Amino acid sequence: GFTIPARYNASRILFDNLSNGNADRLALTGPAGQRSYAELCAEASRWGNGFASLGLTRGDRVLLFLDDTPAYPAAFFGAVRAGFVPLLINTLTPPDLLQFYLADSGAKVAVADAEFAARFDHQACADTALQTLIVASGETPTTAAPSTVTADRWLRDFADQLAEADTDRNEMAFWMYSSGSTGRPKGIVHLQHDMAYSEQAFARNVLRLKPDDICFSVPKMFFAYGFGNAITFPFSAGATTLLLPGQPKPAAIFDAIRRFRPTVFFGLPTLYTAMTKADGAKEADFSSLRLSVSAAEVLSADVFNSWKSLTGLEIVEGLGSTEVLHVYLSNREDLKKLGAAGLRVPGYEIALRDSEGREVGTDEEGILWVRGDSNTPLYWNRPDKTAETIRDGGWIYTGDRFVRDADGFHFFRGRADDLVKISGQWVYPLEVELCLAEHPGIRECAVFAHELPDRRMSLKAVVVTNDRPDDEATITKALQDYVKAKLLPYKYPREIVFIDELPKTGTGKIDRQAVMRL
Ligand code: 3SK
Repeated sequence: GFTIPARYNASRILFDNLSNGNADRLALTGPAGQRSYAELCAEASRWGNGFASLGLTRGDRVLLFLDDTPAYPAAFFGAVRAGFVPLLINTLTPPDLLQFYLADSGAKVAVADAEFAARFDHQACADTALQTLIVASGETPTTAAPSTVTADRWLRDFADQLAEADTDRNEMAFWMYSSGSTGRPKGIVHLQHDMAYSEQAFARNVLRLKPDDICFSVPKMFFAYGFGNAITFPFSAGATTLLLPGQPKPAAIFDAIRRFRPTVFFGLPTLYTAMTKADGAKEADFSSLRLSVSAAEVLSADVFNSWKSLTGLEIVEGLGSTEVLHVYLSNREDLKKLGAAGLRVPGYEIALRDSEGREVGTDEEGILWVRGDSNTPLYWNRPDKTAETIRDGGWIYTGDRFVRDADGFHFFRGRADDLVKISGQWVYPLEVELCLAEHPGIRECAVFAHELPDRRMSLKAVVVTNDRPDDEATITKALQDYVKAKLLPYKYPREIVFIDELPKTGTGKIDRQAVMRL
């Protein structure tokens, strides 16, 4: 157990910096501006006071639809300090999914950057409790929210000090949503003490941040991985976070590293691959970095070696989940094995169990279960899914198959079900298949995950179209765009193969084994 008091509010992660000598240190930097801890706390206080002025009561939800700019931590910590519950939402979310998030959470207030405000249209706001949309930057576009205000003007009316709500350490603090197979994602609820717990477990043991560190997480703050990297860990250490809004293209990342000189870099294999292959990689200046971290996908030897020859740094790989909040298995700078997700992170119990629930032995395969005090206690309004995933006194069933070697390193062997991670995010191939099957030009199709030579997973679709396509490249693009518009954009099949008929089993079902060999 770590030291987190019984009465505890997660905003202390930011606000403790006012009393421990860090008030004038830089909390955040980047192309969207910089803030000292004193400035960021003042801004967060204005947000918290502003939310309270809208009549919210303790535990009410506030939906955040924001890119990585200074407004994100300010609105997040303001809401938490005032006793409200922010929802961290992916800014690629299409309107029907946004409607689901608003309706499921009952959020009365949302905060969005100007470029995303138009997403709060009639479709997204229908049958929801949304009353006010606060536009965090830029001018106020037309939206369907009953009231829309511009943060710059609105915040001026509120005090820049805010006493913290007297919350219990086990009170709800914030949510994130998981993706689901049936278009119904689950609201993953985290408690006031969870951020501090993951910091004491992972960051203190693996990252070992000092106040002069500058953390740069390319994965955005609305992902659990980015949230810990960019908010929880640097602010807990009185360090600085570098925020880069916009699309994380290699050129923009190289430029940010050159200008703002981060010391700790957080990426994932897909990103490391793109960076090592990008124009300008050889000329980029990585001399400020002392540590490179990867999670969310299996890291191959190729990616590890290419990054090492480019930067001189050995990537430290870990594995976490949104349910646990952050990383629970990790290599260490001075103790690592290539191909391993790593060692148990102190603070988490890890069990590899067979289908009967018995623990397996060294070098034997089992399903990974994890228990620690940052585990989510529940999926919002989903007792069925909660009971499936959280069992036996707080253990989380991950559905990942692993072996553990005699040194305690864990090696991923695949999924127990068909859920796969593409570019670090979960996808059910079946969901993509059902989506493609609805396209008027498709007669039949099968979608499955396959492993690329560098061990990353990718989605492949095999399709039969109503009319034989004469221009496959154009049809491929149209089908990919169709999936992107219907589902979250990262779920599109990277490869589409056209054939005349799908192979069938004796009973007439699609022969998936045969399709996968095509
Ligand atoms: O995917 C991961 O490995 C991960 C790591 C940290 C936090 C959240 C996630 C999903």
